[in-house]
Amino acid sequence: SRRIKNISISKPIIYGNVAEKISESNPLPEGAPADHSHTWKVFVADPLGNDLSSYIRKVVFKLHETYNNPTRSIEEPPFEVTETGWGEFEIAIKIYFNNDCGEKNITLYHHLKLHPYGPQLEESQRTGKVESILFDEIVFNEPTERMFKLLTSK
Ligand code: SLL
Repeated sequence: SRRIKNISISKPIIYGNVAEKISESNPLPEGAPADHSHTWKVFVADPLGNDLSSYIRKVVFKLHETYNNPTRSIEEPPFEVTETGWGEFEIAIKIYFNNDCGEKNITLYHHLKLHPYGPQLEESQRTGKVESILFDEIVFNEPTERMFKLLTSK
């Protein structure tokens, strides 16, 4: 469909990870390797909890090669991957927009955080939890009429 000139629409997103140390209250899931020290979840979401699937059709998370099937394709919300592990690494997060909307996919990079330091350290030692979450805005310049509708519905 045609593009609408001189307009740009930005959509807020948050992306990143939460993690928790293995402990009595957060036991290692069945089948996970014994050397894994944390459970973690990497995700892309709307900061206000709205449904991103109005304009996002899938999110592909590329994990470290030490994982089975490291390319995890998530085709409906919630756009997230839950795993266990012992180490930090960079996750490529590829976001695909709805078909026929004229937008190329984009890739974000997230450094998986398991180990707290600095201002997070004290609270993290108490709770066993750590997180690294960023806010961003995806800007759509001169969107197609179709994409404009998807971006402005609700
Ligand atoms: C690196 N940071 O870049 C290190 C390695 C790998 C993390 C991080 C578990 C994998 C598995 C895991 O935590 N891998 O056992 O499935 O080389």
